[in-house]
Amino acid sequence: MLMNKTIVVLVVVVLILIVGYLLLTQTVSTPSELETEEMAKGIAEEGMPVEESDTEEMSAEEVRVISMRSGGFFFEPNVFNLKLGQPVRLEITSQGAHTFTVDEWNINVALEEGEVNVIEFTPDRAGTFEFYCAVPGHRESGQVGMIIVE
Ligand SMILES: [Cu+2]
Repeated sequence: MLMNKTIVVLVVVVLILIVGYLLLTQTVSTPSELETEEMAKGIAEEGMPVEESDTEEMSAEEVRVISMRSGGFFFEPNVFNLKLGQPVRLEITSQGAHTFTVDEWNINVALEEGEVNVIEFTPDRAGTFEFYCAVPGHRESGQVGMIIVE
């Protein structure tokens, strides 16, 4: 009987030690490794698809960059074609104070001399739209142009 009890107690103690060891190793070392692995995976998984979808979006609706000049009294180029729904980035260098104005799109931007004036918009309607300089007298002097959206 005494031997049996001792064996049982020993077995219980060994079991407790084993369970304790397993618990310790799981709570201390394994989860932190797992967490860092999961975090690394999460970063990789979050990072990669976002980059992929970004490049997909970029190629799907790539921003069209158009360099323009404005001066007295002209725009260069003064006619250009745009694609419906494709974002546009106009970079206008200006000689003198002018504006880039499109009534239909509520664009009316003062162009500052000596700077690249950036105007971004996305044509949401097809058609032919006039742009002009809103400084008094300039439109009449020929500072106008056409945007054709198809
Ligand atoms: Cu002008």
